[in-house]
Amino acid sequence: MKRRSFLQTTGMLGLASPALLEQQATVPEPIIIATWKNEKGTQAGYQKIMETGKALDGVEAGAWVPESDPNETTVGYGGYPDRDGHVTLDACIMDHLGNAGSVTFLEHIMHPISVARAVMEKTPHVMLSGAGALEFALSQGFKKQDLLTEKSKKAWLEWKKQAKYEPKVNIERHDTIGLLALGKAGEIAGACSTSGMAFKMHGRVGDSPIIGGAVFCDDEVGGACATGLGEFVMKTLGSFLIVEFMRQGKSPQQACEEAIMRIVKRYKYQEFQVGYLAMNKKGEYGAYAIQKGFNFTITKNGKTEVIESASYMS
Ligand code: SD4
Repeated sequence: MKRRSFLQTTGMLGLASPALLEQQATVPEPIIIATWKNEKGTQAGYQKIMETGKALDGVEAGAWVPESDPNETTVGYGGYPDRDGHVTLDACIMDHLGNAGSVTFLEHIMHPISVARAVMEKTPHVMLSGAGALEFALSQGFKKQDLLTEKSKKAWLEWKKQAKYEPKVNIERHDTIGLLALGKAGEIAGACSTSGMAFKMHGRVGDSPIIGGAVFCDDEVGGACATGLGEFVMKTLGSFLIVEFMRQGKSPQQACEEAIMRIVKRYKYQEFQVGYLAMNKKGEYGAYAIQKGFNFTITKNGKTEVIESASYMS
C-alpha cells in the first residue's frame, strides 16, 4: 500500500485529522543544498540527516567539512587571514523554531558553526563576538588551535607586498559555505561559516554571522543563504528578504532574482559577486548571482549534483 493511501485509510478510521494527514503525506524527501562546489559537505550533511533525522544536524555536519579542510582558504582552518595576519571567523545557524546562534570575529576555533550552535542552545543570546566568543568556546570544551596554515600565510605575505587597502572580492574564488536543509519531518534549518573576505581590515565582520543576512529560515516558508560580498548582503538583509519574497508567493528562483536586483539597482555591483540560494518547504530550490561563476551543490535521495547558477551579468 502506498504511503498516501495508507494515511488516507488510517485517517478514515479516525486515527488522525485530515489536515495532519495531508501534511504528513506531503513531507518532501530530506534534502541539503550548499553554496559553491561542496559535495563532501552536502554528503556529510545528508548522511547526518539520515542518521538523526534533523536538518539542524545536517547543516552543522555539512559546514564541518570545509571548516577543517586546510585547502579551503575561505572557511575555518586554512582560511586566509585579515590584513594583520589573524584568521577571524564568522558563522551562524538557525533552526525551524526560529532559534538562532552566531559567532563573529572568533579566532583559534576550527568549528565556529558548532560554537554558534552552542550559543543558540546554551545561552540566552544570539551572537557572541571576539574574545568573549573564544572564552565561551573554551568553556564548552572547544580546543584552541592555530588556524593559519603555511599556505595561507604565504598568500598573505605575498598580498602584503602591495597591500592594497581596499580588499576586493575575487569574483572567481569564494568558498564560504551556506547551507539549507529539510530534515525527515520536513523542517528547515540553515547555516553559514566563513573566514570572511581575504585580507579584510582587522575587526571587519561580514554578513555570515548575521541572522537574516547570510542565513534566514522560517518553517512556514523556507530558507535562504548567501555568499559573496557581505557588505551588499548586509545592506539589503538578503536572506530575510528572500524568505519574505517567498512568503508573498514567489518561487525560490524568483525570490533570489529579486534580491539580487535589489543590490543591482542600488549599488555599484559591477566588480563584486553575491550569490543567493533559497529553498521552500516543498524542497524546491533556486539560485541567482550577480556574476557568472556561482554554483551550488545539492544532495537528495543519496545523489549529489553541482549546478551552475544563473546570473545577472553574462
Ligand atoms: C563575507 N560573505 O565575509 C562573506 C565572504 C564570502 O565567499 O561569502 N565569500 O563577506
